[in-house]
Amino acid sequence: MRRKFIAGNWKMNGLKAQLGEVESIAGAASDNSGVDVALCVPFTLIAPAVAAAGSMPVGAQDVHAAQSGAHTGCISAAMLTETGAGLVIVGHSERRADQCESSGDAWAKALAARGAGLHVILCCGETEEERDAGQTEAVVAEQIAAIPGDAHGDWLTIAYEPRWAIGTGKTPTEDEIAATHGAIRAKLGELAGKEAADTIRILYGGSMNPANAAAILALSDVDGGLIGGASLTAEKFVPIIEAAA
Ligand code: 3PY
Repeated sequence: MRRKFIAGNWKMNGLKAQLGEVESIAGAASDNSGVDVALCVPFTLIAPAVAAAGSMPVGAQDVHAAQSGAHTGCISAAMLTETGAGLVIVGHSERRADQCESSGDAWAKALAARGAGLHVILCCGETEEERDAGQTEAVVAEQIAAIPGDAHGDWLTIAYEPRWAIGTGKTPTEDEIAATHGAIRAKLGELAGKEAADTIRILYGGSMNPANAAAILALSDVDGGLIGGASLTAEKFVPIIEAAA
């Protein structure tokens, strides 16, 4: 039985003034102990957020694939663990679009993070054109194709985030979400076997909010959510945590 997992992605938002939100969200996480909750914040906020979050894991939104070296402005997995991060998002569609990251780049980052003991949330998702062309499952399958045979839910989570649903308020139909999550689960089984397919959680992301969370979280093969804007305040994020509990 997979526990539900609700992760917040603060993107490029959050100064120390927002640490009160981290504390309130962590309070709700401990009140709803049947659900796993984490917050992925900007690099600069990881250490103070860890101090404010108690036992709730705090993570990053990117990591470099190399362990160290001449990579100006980048962060290694060891640096993240040293700040207290417990997880990292890789392959988010905003990084694929803004930083031209490929599925290969995302996977190299995932392996570096795994090597440093970080839990990895690997994102995948199609564009609106790809969806309209009926290519959703093929695109997502390519984005997760590098998953190795020893993949396991202990260190890997998948987040399915249709790119056209991010920050737009649009979401796929419930049937579409369930079908894509089912296809991802089947692909996990093909790539890494039954144990991987049974243990790796598949989160839905893209305009999940307090109004639609309960319905999406009830769908088969939806094991939680990766939440953008609605994770920035306890007022909006806590009802999503409660919907998963
Ligand atoms: C969103 O819901 O906006 C996200 O991109 C979460 O990662």
